[in-house]
Amino acid sequence: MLGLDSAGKTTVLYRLKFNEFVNTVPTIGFNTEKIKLSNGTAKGISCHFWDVGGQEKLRPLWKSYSRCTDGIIYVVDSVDVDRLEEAKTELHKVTKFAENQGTPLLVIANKQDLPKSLPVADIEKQLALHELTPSTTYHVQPACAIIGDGLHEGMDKLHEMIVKRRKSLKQKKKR
Ligand code: G3D
Ligand code: MG
Repeated sequence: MLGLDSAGKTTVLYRLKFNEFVNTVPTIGFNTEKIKLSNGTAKGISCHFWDVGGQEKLRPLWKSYSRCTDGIIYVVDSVDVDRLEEAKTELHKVTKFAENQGTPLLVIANKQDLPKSLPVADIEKQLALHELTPSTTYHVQPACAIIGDGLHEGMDKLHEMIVKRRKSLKQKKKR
């Protein structure tokens, strides 16, 4: 789980883990949790999450934490319009790493509860998701991590994309 500092990554992590709001402090390094999803079509699936700090000085870590994962969750603050360009640059960097080719991407357009939040269509456009490498399948999910809105829908989509990719990799191996 990646994204600029203060996007809401740690709030997402603990919302999914405890099904309640947990007050966060800025993440220095990372948080990691094994979480059994409790809702939606991915209910019962166990996931191992890595929530990596998003401050500029920590971003070089993103490469090591995202390589060889089943999926990347990229959390965006839908109100922090001034830093959307920066969020875009960092996201595109991550998806270009050789080890991340084809890794499904869930973009969480977080903080949709706030009155000035940008709608998902605008976020999709500003992050230039259509310009990502063609092998990257993605889904953009509006969410509010504080109350948990949208998180299970997002995880269902990510789970679907992961299963689809595994199937196609298996079929390729058989050929
Ligand atoms: P990070 O882990 O990406 O750095 P955090 O981000 O999870 O620490 O969250 C940063 C701040 O955003 C926190 O507020 C948190 O409560 C808030 N936040 C997270 N998700 C949402 C949301 O969906 N809506 C709103 N309104 N706020 C959210 P503080 O005040 O502790 O800095
Ligand atoms: Mg954090």
